[in-house]
Amino acid sequence: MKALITGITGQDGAYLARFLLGKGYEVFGLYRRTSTPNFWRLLNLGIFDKIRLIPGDMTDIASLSNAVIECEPDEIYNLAAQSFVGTSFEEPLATAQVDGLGVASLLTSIKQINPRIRLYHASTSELYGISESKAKVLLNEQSSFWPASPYAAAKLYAFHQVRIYREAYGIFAVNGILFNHESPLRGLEFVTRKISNGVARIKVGLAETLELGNLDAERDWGYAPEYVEAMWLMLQQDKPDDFVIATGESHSVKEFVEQTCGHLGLDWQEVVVVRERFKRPLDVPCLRGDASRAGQKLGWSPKIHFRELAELMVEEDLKRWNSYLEGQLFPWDAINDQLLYQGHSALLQPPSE
Ligand code: NAP
Ligand code: G4F
Repeated sequence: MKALITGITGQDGAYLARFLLGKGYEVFGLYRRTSTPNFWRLLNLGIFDKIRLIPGDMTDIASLSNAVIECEPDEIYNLAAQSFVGTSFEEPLATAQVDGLGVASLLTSIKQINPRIRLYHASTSELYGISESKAKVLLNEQSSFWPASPYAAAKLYAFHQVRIYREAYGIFAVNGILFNHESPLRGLEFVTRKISNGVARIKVGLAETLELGNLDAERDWGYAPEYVEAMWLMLQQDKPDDFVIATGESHSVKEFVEQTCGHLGLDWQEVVVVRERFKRPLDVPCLRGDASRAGQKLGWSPKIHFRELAELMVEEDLKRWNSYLEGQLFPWDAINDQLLYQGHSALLQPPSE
Protein backbone atom coordinates (compact mmCIF):
# COMPACT_ATOMS: atom_id res chain seq x y z
CA MET A 1 0.00 0.00 0.00
CA LYS A 2 1.13 3.53 -0.77
CA ALA A 3 0.11 6.57 1.25
CA LEU A 4 0.63 10.26 0.61
CA ILE A 5 0.59 12.48 3.70
CA THR A 6 0.23 16.24 3.36
CA GLY A 7 1.51 18.04 6.47
CA ILE A 8 4.09 15.30 7.11
CA THR A 9 6.40 17.71 8.96
CA GLY A 10 3.71 18.49 11.56
CA GLN A 11 2.86 16.68 14.78
CA ASP A 12 0.23 14.34 13.32
CA GLY A 13 2.07 13.86 10.03
CA ALA A 14 5.13 12.54 11.82
CA TYR A 15 3.21 10.13 14.06
CA LEU A 16 1.03 8.95 11.17
CA ALA A 17 4.08 8.33 8.97
CA ARG A 18 5.61 6.18 11.72
CA PHE A 19 2.32 4.32 12.19
CA LEU A 20 1.90 3.58 8.45
CA LEU A 21 5.54 2.49 8.06
CA GLY A 22 4.86 0.06 10.90
CA LYS A 23 1.95 -1.33 8.86
CA GLY A 24 4.25 -1.89 5.87
CA TYR A 25 3.12 1.11 3.81
CA GLU A 26 5.35 2.98 1.40
CA VAL A 27 5.02 6.53 2.73
CA PHE A 28 5.29 9.73 0.70
CA GLY A 29 5.09 13.19 2.23
CA LEU A 30 4.17 16.49 0.63
CA TYR A 31 6.86 18.89 1.74
CA ARG A 32 6.80 22.66 1.30
CA ARG A 33 9.99 24.55 0.90
CA THR A 34 10.92 26.54 4.00
CA SER A 35 13.96 28.76 4.53
CA THR A 36 15.08 26.46 7.36
CA PRO A 37 14.51 22.69 7.28
CA ASN A 38 11.68 21.58 9.50
CA PHE A 39 12.28 17.86 9.86
CA TRP A 40 12.95 17.64 13.58
CA ARG A 41 9.86 15.55 14.28
CA LEU A 42 10.65 13.01 11.54
CA LEU A 43 14.24 12.86 12.77
CA ASN A 44 13.13 12.58 16.37
CA LEU A 45 11.01 9.53 15.50
CA GLY A 46 13.87 8.05 13.45
CA ILE A 47 11.87 7.86 10.21
CA PHE A 48 13.30 10.68 8.10
CA ASP A 49 15.21 8.35 5.77
CA LYS A 50 12.28 5.94 5.42
CA ILE A 51 9.90 8.32 3.67
CA ARG A 52 9.89 9.97 0.25
CA LEU A 53 9.39 13.72 0.20
CA ILE A 54 7.64 15.39 -2.72
CA PRO A 55 7.74 19.20 -2.97
CA GLY A 56 4.37 20.93 -2.99
CA ASP A 57 2.03 23.42 -1.39
CA MET A 58 -1.70 23.30 -0.64
CA THR A 59 -2.13 26.63 -2.42
CA ASP A 60 -0.66 25.28 -5.66
CA ILE A 61 -2.96 22.78 -7.37
CA ALA A 62 -0.33 21.90 -9.97
CA SER A 63 2.00 20.71 -7.24
CA LEU A 64 -0.79 18.68 -5.61
CA SER A 65 -1.62 16.98 -8.90
CA ASN A 66 2.06 16.32 -9.50
CA ALA A 67 2.36 14.68 -6.07
CA VAL A 68 -0.69 12.49 -6.71
CA ILE A 69 0.66 11.42 -10.13
CA GLU A 70 4.19 10.79 -8.84
CA CYS A 71 3.16 8.83 -5.76
CA GLU A 72 0.16 6.89 -7.19
CA PRO A 73 -1.23 6.51 -3.66
CA ASP A 74 -3.95 4.15 -2.46
CA GLU A 75 -4.66 6.55 0.40
CA ILE A 76 -4.13 10.27 0.97
CA TYR A 77 -4.10 11.77 4.45
CA ASN A 78 -4.67 15.52 4.19
CA LEU A 79 -3.17 16.93 7.39
CA ALA A 80 -1.62 20.11 5.97
CA ALA A 81 -3.09 23.28 7.41
CA GLN A 82 -2.45 26.64 8.93
CA SER A 83 -3.49 24.94 12.15
CA PHE A 84 -3.10 27.64 14.78
CA VAL A 85 -6.46 29.24 15.61
CA GLY A 86 -4.87 32.43 17.00
CA THR A 87 -3.00 33.10 13.75
CA SER A 88 -6.16 32.66 11.72
CA PHE A 89 -7.48 35.93 13.20
CA GLU A 90 -4.34 37.67 11.93
CA GLU A 91 -4.11 35.83 8.58
CA PRO A 92 -7.68 34.89 7.68
CA LEU A 93 -7.17 34.86 3.92
CA ALA A 94 -4.03 32.72 3.96
CA THR A 95 -5.81 30.37 6.35
CA ALA A 96 -8.80 30.13 4.01
CA GLN A 97 -6.55 29.39 1.03
CA VAL A 98 -4.67 26.57 2.72
CA ASP A 99 -7.37 25.07 4.97
CA GLY A 100 -10.37 25.67 2.71
CA LEU A 101 -9.49 26.06 -0.97
CA GLY A 102 -6.47 23.76 -0.63
CA VAL A 103 -8.80 20.90 0.23
CA ALA A 104 -11.04 21.65 -2.75
CA SER A 105 -7.91 21.58 -4.95
CA LEU A 106 -6.84 18.22 -3.56
CA LEU A 107 -10.32 16.76 -4.13
CA THR A 108 -10.25 18.04 -7.70
CA SER A 109 -6.87 16.38 -8.30
CA ILE A 110 -8.16 13.08 -6.90
CA LYS A 111 -11.31 13.24 -9.04
CA GLN A 112 -9.32 13.96 -12.18
CA ILE A 113 -6.37 11.63 -11.63
CA ASN A 114 -7.77 8.63 -9.77
CA PRO A 115 -11.16 8.77 -8.01
CA ARG A 116 -10.47 5.38 -6.38
CA ILE A 117 -7.92 6.98 -4.03
CA ARG A 118 -9.23 7.07 -0.45
CA LEU A 119 -8.97 10.45 1.29
CA TYR A 120 -8.79 11.16 5.00
CA HIS A 121 -9.32 14.84 5.78
CA ALA A 122 -8.25 16.41 9.07
CA SER A 123 -11.43 18.09 10.24
CA THR A 124 -11.73 19.48 13.74
CA SER A 125 -13.79 19.99 16.88
CA GLU A 126 -13.32 23.73 16.28
CA LEU A 127 -16.25 23.41 13.83
CA TYR A 128 -18.65 23.19 16.79
CA GLY A 129 -17.56 26.65 17.91
CA ILE A 130 -19.57 28.46 20.51
CA SER A 131 -23.27 27.61 20.33
CA GLU A 132 -23.30 24.07 21.74
CA SER A 133 -20.11 24.40 23.74
CA LYS A 134 -21.66 27.04 26.00
CA ALA A 135 -23.80 24.34 27.51
CA LYS A 136 -20.79 22.00 27.99
CA VAL A 137 -22.63 19.20 26.20
CA LEU A 138 -20.93 16.10 24.86
CA LEU A 139 -20.48 16.80 21.14
CA ASN A 140 -20.99 14.07 18.57
CA GLU A 141 -21.42 13.60 14.81
CA GLN A 142 -24.99 15.00 15.03
CA SER A 143 -24.16 18.19 16.92
CA SER A 144 -24.44 21.48 15.05
CA PHE A 145 -21.53 23.61 13.87
CA TRP A 146 -21.14 27.33 14.65
CA PRO A 147 -17.51 28.24 13.89
CA ALA A 148 -15.89 30.93 16.05
CA SER A 149 -12.65 31.61 14.15
CA PRO A 150 -11.48 32.12 10.55
CA TYR A 151 -9.68 28.78 10.99
CA ALA A 152 -12.92 26.99 11.87
CA ALA A 153 -14.82 28.69 9.04
CA ALA A 154 -12.20 27.53 6.51
CA LYS A 155 -12.29 24.01 7.98
CA LEU A 156 -16.10 24.00 7.75
CA TYR A 157 -15.87 24.79 4.03
CA ALA A 158 -13.44 21.88 3.65
CA PHE A 159 -15.69 19.58 5.69
CA HIS A 160 -18.56 20.16 3.27
CA GLN A 161 -16.36 19.84 0.18
CA VAL A 162 -15.29 16.40 1.39
CA ARG A 163 -18.92 15.40 1.96
CA ILE A 164 -19.99 16.81 -1.42
CA TYR A 165 -17.28 14.94 -3.37
CA ARG A 166 -18.28 11.78 -1.52
CA GLU A 167 -21.98 12.17 -2.33
CA ALA A 168 -21.61 13.59 -5.85
CA TYR A 169 -18.76 11.49 -7.24
CA GLY A 170 -18.64 8.45 -4.97
CA ILE A 171 -15.13 9.25 -3.77
CA PHE A 172 -14.15 7.50 -0.52
CA ALA A 173 -13.49 10.74 1.36
CA VAL A 174 -13.95 11.10 5.12
CA ASN A 175 -13.75 13.81 7.75
CA GLY A 176 -12.13 12.91 11.05
CA ILE A 177 -13.63 15.35 13.57
CA LEU A 178 -10.72 15.19 15.96
CA PHE A 179 -10.71 16.97 19.29
CA ASN A 180 -7.44 18.44 20.57
CA HIS A 181 -4.58 15.96 20.69
CA GLU A 182 -1.17 16.69 22.06
CA SER A 183 2.28 15.18 22.56
CA PRO A 184 5.92 16.10 23.13
CA LEU A 185 6.03 16.80 19.36
CA ARG A 186 3.28 19.44 19.58
CA GLY A 187 4.17 22.90 18.26
CA LEU A 188 5.36 25.29 20.98
CA GLU A 189 2.59 27.83 20.32
CA PHE A 190 -0.26 25.49 21.33
CA VAL A 191 -1.26 25.88 24.95
CA THR A 192 -0.37 22.41 26.31
CA ARG A 193 3.15 22.43 24.90
CA LYS A 194 3.59 26.12 25.75
CA ILE A 195 2.80 25.13 29.34
CA SER A 196 4.88 21.93 29.50
CA ASN A 197 7.86 23.69 27.92
CA GLY A 198 7.43 26.84 30.04
CA VAL A 199 7.03 24.95 33.30
CA ALA A 200 10.11 22.82 32.54
CA ARG A 201 12.15 25.97 31.84
CA ILE A 202 11.03 27.45 35.16
CA LYS A 203 11.96 24.25 36.95
CA VAL A 204 15.54 24.31 35.62
CA GLY A 205 15.93 28.03 36.31
CA LEU A 206 15.83 29.31 32.71
CA ALA A 207 12.62 31.33 33.23
CA GLU A 208 10.64 32.78 36.11
CA THR A 209 7.14 33.15 34.72
CA LEU A 210 4.78 31.69 32.14
CA GLU A 211 2.50 34.11 30.26
CA LEU A 212 -0.89 32.78 29.21
CA GLY A 213 -4.29 34.03 28.02
CA ASN A 214 -7.70 32.59 28.87
CA LEU A 215 -7.16 30.16 31.77
CA ASP A 216 -10.83 29.15 31.91
CA ALA A 217 -11.03 27.66 28.39
CA GLU A 218 -11.71 23.92 28.52
CA ARG A 219 -10.57 21.38 25.97
CA ASP A 220 -10.83 17.64 25.46
CA TRP A 221 -7.12 16.76 25.25
CA GLY A 222 -6.01 13.34 23.99
CA TYR A 223 -2.68 11.79 23.00
CA ALA A 224 -1.71 12.33 19.35
CA PRO A 225 -0.10 8.90 18.61
CA GLU A 226 -3.42 7.25 19.47
CA TYR A 227 -5.40 9.63 17.24
CA VAL A 228 -3.44 8.83 14.07
CA GLU A 229 -4.53 5.21 14.35
CA ALA A 230 -8.14 6.41 14.18
CA MET A 231 -7.35 8.20 10.89
CA TRP A 232 -6.12 4.95 9.38
CA LEU A 233 -9.08 2.97 10.74
CA MET A 234 -11.51 5.38 9.04
CA LEU A 235 -9.99 4.52 5.65
CA GLN A 236 -10.22 0.75 6.25
CA GLN A 237 -14.05 0.72 6.52
CA ASP A 238 -16.41 -0.62 3.87
CA LYS A 239 -18.18 2.72 3.54
CA PRO A 240 -16.88 6.27 3.91
CA ASP A 241 -18.16 8.07 6.99
CA ASP A 242 -17.24 10.92 9.36
CA PHE A 243 -16.24 10.20 12.96
CA VAL A 244 -15.63 12.12 16.19
CA ILE A 245 -12.41 11.19 17.98
CA ALA A 246 -12.11 12.42 21.57
CA THR A 247 -11.54 11.32 25.17
CA GLY A 248 -14.92 12.44 26.55
CA GLU A 249 -13.31 14.56 29.30
CA SER A 250 -12.69 18.28 29.31
CA HIS A 251 -10.23 20.17 31.49
CA SER A 252 -9.34 23.84 31.75
CA VAL A 253 -6.08 25.52 30.81
CA LYS A 254 -5.72 26.29 34.52
CA GLU A 255 -5.97 22.59 35.37
CA PHE A 256 -3.25 21.79 32.82
CA VAL A 257 -0.91 24.31 34.46
CA GLU A 258 -1.80 23.00 37.93
CA GLN A 259 -1.12 19.40 36.86
CA THR A 260 2.25 20.11 35.20
CA CYS A 261 3.45 22.49 37.95
CA GLY A 262 2.30 20.10 40.68
CA HIS A 263 4.16 17.24 38.99
CA LEU A 264 7.42 19.23 39.17
CA GLY A 265 6.74 20.54 42.69
CA LEU A 266 5.93 24.12 41.63
CA ASP A 267 3.07 26.36 42.77
CA TRP A 268 1.25 27.43 39.58
CA GLN A 269 -0.04 30.66 41.13
CA GLU A 270 3.52 31.85 41.68
CA VAL A 271 4.55 31.43 38.05
CA VAL A 272 1.54 32.15 35.82
CA VAL A 273 0.96 35.68 34.52
CA VAL A 274 -2.20 36.39 32.51
CA ARG A 275 -1.62 38.60 29.45
CA GLU A 276 -4.37 40.12 27.32
CA ARG A 277 -2.31 39.58 24.17
CA PHE A 278 -2.71 35.81 24.46
CA LYS A 279 -6.50 36.10 24.54
CA ARG A 280 -8.42 35.72 21.28
CA PRO A 281 -11.04 38.09 19.81
CA LEU A 282 -13.44 35.16 20.13
CA ASP A 283 -12.69 31.93 21.98
CA VAL A 284 -14.50 28.62 22.25
CA PRO A 285 -15.17 28.19 25.98
CA CYS A 286 -15.44 24.41 26.14
CA LEU A 287 -15.05 21.40 23.84
CA ARG A 288 -15.82 17.87 24.93
CA GLY A 289 -16.40 15.03 22.50
CA ASP A 290 -18.34 11.79 22.44
CA ALA A 291 -16.37 9.16 20.47
CA SER A 292 -18.76 6.30 21.21
CA ARG A 293 -19.60 5.83 17.52
CA ALA A 294 -15.88 5.44 16.73
CA GLY A 295 -15.76 2.95 19.59
CA GLN A 296 -18.57 0.86 18.11
CA LYS A 297 -17.65 1.02 14.42
CA LEU A 298 -13.87 1.44 14.41
CA GLY A 299 -13.05 -0.29 17.67
CA TRP A 300 -11.11 2.83 18.71
CA SER A 301 -10.91 4.19 22.24
CA PRO A 302 -8.46 6.50 24.02
CA LYS A 303 -5.97 5.00 26.47
CA ILE A 304 -4.02 8.00 27.72
CA HIS A 305 -6.02 10.58 29.65
CA PHE A 306 -5.48 14.09 30.96
CA ARG A 307 -3.22 13.51 33.95
CA GLU A 308 -0.88 11.06 32.22
CA LEU A 309 -0.73 13.28 29.14
CA ALA A 310 0.22 16.41 31.12
CA GLU A 311 2.86 14.48 33.05
CA LEU A 312 4.48 12.79 30.06
CA MET A 313 4.68 16.12 28.22
CA VAL A 314 6.28 18.05 31.05
CA GLU A 315 8.71 15.20 31.80
CA GLU A 316 9.86 15.13 28.18
CA ASP A 317 10.42 18.90 28.14
CA LEU A 318 12.28 18.72 31.43
CA LYS A 319 14.55 16.04 29.94
CA ARG A 320 15.21 18.23 26.90
CA TRP A 321 16.14 21.31 28.96
CA ASN A 322 18.32 19.30 31.31
CA SER A 323 20.26 17.88 28.37
CA TYR A 324 20.58 21.41 26.99
CA LEU A 325 22.04 22.58 30.30
CA GLU A 326 24.46 19.66 30.29
CA GLY A 327 25.91 21.17 27.11
CA GLN A 328 24.23 18.92 24.57
CA LEU A 329 22.35 20.35 21.63
CA PHE A 330 18.81 19.08 21.21
CA PRO A 331 19.25 16.05 18.94
CA TRP A 332 16.97 17.51 16.29
CA ASP A 333 18.86 20.80 16.24
CA ALA A 334 22.12 18.98 15.70
CA ILE A 335 20.71 16.92 12.85
CA ASN A 336 18.99 19.90 11.27
CA ASP A 337 22.33 21.70 11.25
CA GLN A 338 23.93 18.78 9.46
CA LEU A 339 21.17 18.77 6.88
CA LEU A 340 21.65 22.48 6.30
CA TYR A 341 25.31 21.87 5.48
CA GLN A 342 24.38 19.19 2.97
CA GLY A 343 22.27 21.73 1.13
CA HIS A 344 18.54 21.83 0.71
CA SER A 345 18.34 19.74 -2.46
CA ALA A 346 19.86 16.76 -0.65
CA LEU A 347 16.70 16.61 1.41
CA LEU A 348 14.57 15.88 -1.59
CA GLN A 349 16.47 12.83 -2.78
CA PRO A 350 14.56 9.62 -2.26
CA PRO A 351 16.26 7.43 0.38
CA SER A 352 17.28 4.81 -2.20
CA GLU A 353 19.31 7.28 -4.31
P1 NAP B 1 0.78 21.10 12.66
O1 NAP B 1 1.76 20.44 13.59
O2 NAP B 1 0.63 22.58 12.71
O3 NAP B 1 1.20 20.65 11.17
C1 NAP B 1 0.64 21.30 10.06
C2 NAP B 1 1.33 20.79 8.80
O4 NAP B 1 0.77 21.45 7.67
C3 NAP B 1 2.84 21.06 8.76
O5 NAP B 1 3.49 19.95 8.17
C4 NAP B 1 2.93 22.25 7.83
O6 NAP B 1 4.16 22.36 7.16
C5 NAP B 1 1.83 21.90 6.83
N1 NAP B 1 1.40 23.04 6.03
C6 NAP B 1 0.98 24.26 6.46
N2 NAP B 1 0.68 25.05 5.43
C7 NAP B 1 0.93 24.32 4.30
C8 NAP B 1 0.82 24.59 2.92
N3 NAP B 1 0.40 25.77 2.44
N4 NAP B 1 1.14 23.60 2.05
C9 NAP B 1 1.60 22.41 2.48
N5 NAP B 1 1.74 22.10 3.80
C10 NAP B 1 1.40 23.05 4.68
O7 NAP B 1 -0.68 20.47 12.85
P2 NAP B 1 -1.12 19.09 13.55
O8 NAP B 1 -1.39 19.35 14.97
O9 NAP B 1 -0.22 18.01 13.12
O10 NAP B 1 -2.57 18.89 12.87
C11 NAP B 1 -2.71 18.16 11.66
C12 NAP B 1 -4.04 18.52 11.02
O11 NAP B 1 -5.10 18.18 11.92
C13 NAP B 1 -4.23 19.99 10.71
O12 NAP B 1 -4.99 20.07 9.54
C14 NAP B 1 -5.04 20.53 11.88
O13 NAP B 1 -5.77 21.66 11.48
C15 NAP B 1 -5.91 19.33 12.18
N6 NAP B 1 -6.35 19.17 13.58
C16 NAP B 1 -5.43 19.13 14.58
C17 NAP B 1 -5.86 18.91 15.87
C18 NAP B 1 -4.88 18.84 17.02
O14 NAP B 1 -5.32 18.94 18.17
N7 NAP B 1 -3.60 18.63 16.77
C19 NAP B 1 -7.22 18.71 16.14
C20 NAP B 1 -8.13 18.73 15.08
C21 NAP B 1 -7.67 18.94 13.79
P3 NAP B 1 5.41 23.21 7.78
O15 NAP B 1 6.10 22.26 8.72
O16 NAP B 1 6.19 23.55 6.59
O17 NAP B 1 4.82 24.39 8.50
O1 G4F C 1 -3.82 25.05 22.30
P1 G4F C 1 -4.70 25.98 21.57
O2 G4F C 1 -4.05 27.03 20.76
O3 G4F C 1 -5.65 25.05 20.71
P2 G4F C 1 -7.07 25.30 20.00
O4 G4F C 1 -7.33 26.72 19.75
O5 G4F C 1 -8.09 24.55 20.78
O6 G4F C 1 -6.83 24.60 18.57
C1 G4F C 1 -6.24 23.31 18.48
O7 G4F C 1 -7.25 22.33 18.57
C2 G4F C 1 -8.21 22.36 17.49
C3 G4F C 1 -9.21 21.24 17.76
O8 G4F C 1 -10.21 21.68 18.63
C4 G4F C 1 -7.47 22.15 16.17
F1 G4F C 1 -8.37 22.15 15.16
C5 G4F C 1 -6.46 23.25 15.98
O9 G4F C 1 -5.72 23.00 14.77
C6 G4F C 1 -5.48 23.25 17.15
O10 G4F C 1 -4.73 22.06 17.11
O11 G4F C 1 -5.69 26.71 22.59
C7 G4F C 1 -6.50 25.99 23.48
C8 G4F C 1 -7.20 26.98 24.43
C9 G4F C 1 -7.87 28.15 23.74
O12 G4F C 1 -9.12 28.40 24.32
C10 G4F C 1 -6.95 29.33 24.04
O13 G4F C 1 -7.60 30.60 24.12
O14 G4F C 1 -6.21 27.54 25.30
C11 G4F C 1 -6.44 28.93 25.43
N1 G4F C 1 -5.21 29.60 25.80
C12 G4F C 1 -5.01 30.28 26.98
N2 G4F C 1 -3.81 30.82 26.98
C13 G4F C 1 -4.10 29.70 25.08
C14 G4F C 1 -3.20 30.47 25.82
N3 G4F C 1 -3.78 29.18 23.88
C15 G4F C 1 -2.53 29.42 23.39
N4 G4F C 1 -2.20 28.88 22.22
N5 G4F C 1 -1.63 30.20 24.08
C16 G4F C 1 -1.92 30.76 25.30
O15 G4F C 1 -1.10 31.46 25.89
